[in-house]
Amino acid sequence: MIQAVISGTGLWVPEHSVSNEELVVAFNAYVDLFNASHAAEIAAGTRQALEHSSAAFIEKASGIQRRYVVDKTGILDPHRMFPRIPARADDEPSLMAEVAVKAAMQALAQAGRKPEDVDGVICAASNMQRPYPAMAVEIQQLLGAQGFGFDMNVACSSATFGIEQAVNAVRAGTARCVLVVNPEITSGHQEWRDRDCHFIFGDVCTAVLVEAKDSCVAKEQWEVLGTQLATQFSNNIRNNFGFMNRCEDTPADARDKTFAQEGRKVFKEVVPIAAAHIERHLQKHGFKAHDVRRFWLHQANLSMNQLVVKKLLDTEPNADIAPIILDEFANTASAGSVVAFHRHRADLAPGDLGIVCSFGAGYSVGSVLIRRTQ
Ligand code: CO8
Repeated sequence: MIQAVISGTGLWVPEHSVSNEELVVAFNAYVDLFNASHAAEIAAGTRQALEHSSAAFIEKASGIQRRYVVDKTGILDPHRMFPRIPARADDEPSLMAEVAVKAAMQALAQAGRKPEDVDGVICAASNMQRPYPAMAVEIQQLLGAQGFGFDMNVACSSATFGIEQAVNAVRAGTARCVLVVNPEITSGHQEWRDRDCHFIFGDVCTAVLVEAKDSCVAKEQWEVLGTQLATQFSNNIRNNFGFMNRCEDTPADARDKTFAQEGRKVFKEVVPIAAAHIERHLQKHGFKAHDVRRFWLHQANLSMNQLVVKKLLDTEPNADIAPIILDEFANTASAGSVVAFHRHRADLAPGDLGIVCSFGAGYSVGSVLIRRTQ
């Protein structure tokens, strides 16, 4: 069987950053406006008053300090509370494709590859800007890549599920160099007016290049020892936005048309699922958790990641064993574990073992077991 390696990664970061403090000022101004405009109903008990958010709560509950976003003016406008992203003409590159190309070029440069060496593009993300033509086909064209392109969505696990498809294509010989991109414009489907989740997400795009080992020219290579995917249905993270909405005659801005979750249930249910998944994956390859030099975990919640590591290693986690990037980026959906891998791997030595693992809506868990070979 042809062996697959990860030969490069890339990261595109938006230029705007929003601190918890800035976010809370805007949110609280929105709450005051809302409560003032519904004062009579609130007084009559027919509507509930909204409550203020707090920066201290956000950091304590999640570990998030700030997030990058494509546009902050719309998000911080209490009369709007979502980003301003101008529409583009059909003959202009779409936003998701544009940022994917930026991240992809970094991954290609790291791998010593040119766009024409790529013979497969997978755009794996929590949301697509449009149903068709596939984002991946536009990215393929903008890059000048060969072969095929397709989109896929498994919410926060999209990146690891995408890497498995790339690895399978290389192993099967149907492609030799597959680009997986994760343009996560989460600010477009985050509910900025809901106190329970207005702080959770940030925008970013990651790219991972997967190649056949026998022709890889990258200075740094990570052999993919195996991948493992699992899903289990849950409504605890849900978004009902979709093409059937207008047929259903439901309001376009109804609360269920943006991200919603039962955060505490997700926390409790997903931690054991993720820890058991990683343990099972390692066992399958004859390893134990203590053999792993680094865990690049999904970046949704600091305590969640600490608990997963504690369950696996039975010791207090630290940034060396499981690096955290959510303080700076917030939850970037499927890109989070790849951002952690991109930023925190240079110090590992040939022979070191690591695991990239994402978990989230679905529920879904995906893990990629890798070893640095050079
Ligand atoms: N400010 C102040 N107080 C608040 C706030 C706030 N902003 N929000 C809630 N509170 C209050 C609550 O009202 C509650 O008060 P009380 O105790 O009086 O009832 C108290 O604080 C505690 O509230 P919670 O129990 O909700 O708080 P938690 O400690 O559980 O923290 C978290 C909330 C941070 C959401 C936490 O539960 C969490 O991180 N859970 C895991 C979430 C997770 O991993 N989700 C994965 C989703 S990502 C994914 O799969 C991708 C989806 C697709 C991408 C979509 C992109 C937009």
